[in-house]
Formats: sequence, C-alpha cells, structure tokens
Amino acid sequence: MATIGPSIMCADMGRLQESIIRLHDANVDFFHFDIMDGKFVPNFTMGPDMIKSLRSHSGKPFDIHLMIEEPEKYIDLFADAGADMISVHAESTMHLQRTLQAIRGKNIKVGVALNPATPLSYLDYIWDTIDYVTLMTVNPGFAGQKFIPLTLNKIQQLKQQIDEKNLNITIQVDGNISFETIPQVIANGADMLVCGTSCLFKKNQTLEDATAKLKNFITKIPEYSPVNA
Ligand code: S6P
Ligand code: MG
Repeated sequence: MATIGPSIMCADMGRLQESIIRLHDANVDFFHFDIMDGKFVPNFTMGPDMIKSLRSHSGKPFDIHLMIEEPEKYIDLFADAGADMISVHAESTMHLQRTLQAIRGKNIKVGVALNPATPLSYLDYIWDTIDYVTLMTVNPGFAGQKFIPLTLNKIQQLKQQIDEKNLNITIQVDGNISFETIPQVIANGADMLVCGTSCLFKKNQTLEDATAKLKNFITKIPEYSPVNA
C-alpha cells in the first residue's frame, strides 16, 4: 500500500512540535521536510536546526527534500541534523552522481527529485545510486498549486522502467496530492505520497481526522493499473 508523509511546511509553524507528535500518533509513515534557499526556488522554509529540534519527537523517517542550489555543500549538515532520507534535485547540481554518493556515504536513503519538465533520462546513469525518485507533480517552491496532468504519464513510465530493470526504487510524488489525484498516481505506480494542503492540512479538520480519512481512502484504491493523462 502507498505510504503517506505530511509535508511539514504546510503545518502550523508556531506549533511544529505538537504537529509532529500528533501526526506520529495518527500513524503517518514518514515526515517530509521542504528545504528552500530563495535561489533554486523563489521561497524560504526551514533549516537544519529546526529539523534537529524536531528529531526527538518521532522515530519515523525524516525525508529531507532539498530545493537548494549546490546541495552538495549541505549534505553533512542535514544528515547530521537527523535525516533518514535526502533527495536532491537533478537540476540543482553540476555533479549529481557525486552528490548522491555523498548521501549514500552518510548511510541514509538516497533520492533524486525531478521537476515536472525534467526528463526521466536524467536517471539513466544513476539507477544504481538511488533508493527513491521524487517526481514533482507541481513546480517546486509552494504549497497549494495545481497538479500538472502530464506528470501522470511520467509516473507510469518511471514505474515501467523500474519494473523492467527489476530495481528496488520507490516512486515518491510531491505536489497537489489530493483525493482527486491519489487514485491516479497510485494506479500509475506511486508508492510514497507527500501530503500537503490538498489532503492532510485542511481548515476545520483535525490532523487526526484528516490522517484517518486519508489512510482509509488509500486502503480502498486498487494498486497499479495505469491510466494516461
Ligand atoms: C513544494 C514542496 C512540496 C509541498 C507540497 C504541498 O515545493 O516540495 O512538498 O509542500 O507539495 O502540498 P500541496 O497539497 O499543498 O500541493
Ligand atoms: Mg517537497
């Protein structure tokens, strides 16, 4: 079954510790942290000290999505802050393979993130270096955007390539993952859902109720059965 991870940039920033504890107790599968530098994407969010201070409140995987230029300079910082998984954007570094190796060297899961317009061919020579691919289904930088329909085909093509090569690589999808899009992304092969304002952080709904509703919804979705945009 697909796993769910709250996107912590969508939580109440004044009550992050409480949100982590409540989401942990509500049984989410992982936590997704968006790191932005105002250059690779035109926005800012959180940094390593914040992650460090939240680390002790859940033993579930902390997944760090680096939306920053020159991510190679900051792998140690985020790994040491408590990351269990780090993804870097293929578009953000001159030396992608080396950067991925540096993450591997920290003994944590290695991810590569691809913007909606970035082709899957970026993966051709790094299959053996990655544990997961973060397919952006919106352009990175902001919560609350619209799903980009052609990314559905991309999920399916990635799933096909992983299966053909018999690889153990997880497909994470990030951006406008909602009750409308979840059945489609799961049908096309997504394994890990990043959950933001579209399905988990809703006004007039507690984190507990939203998580329970989402988990219940996912159990009823048929597994892999591709649909195209
Ligand atoms: C976007 C970031 C994402 C968002 C998430 C928000 O740049 O990488 O992780 O936080 O996509 O979800 P939603 O449902 O508001 O689009
Ligand atoms: Mg993200």
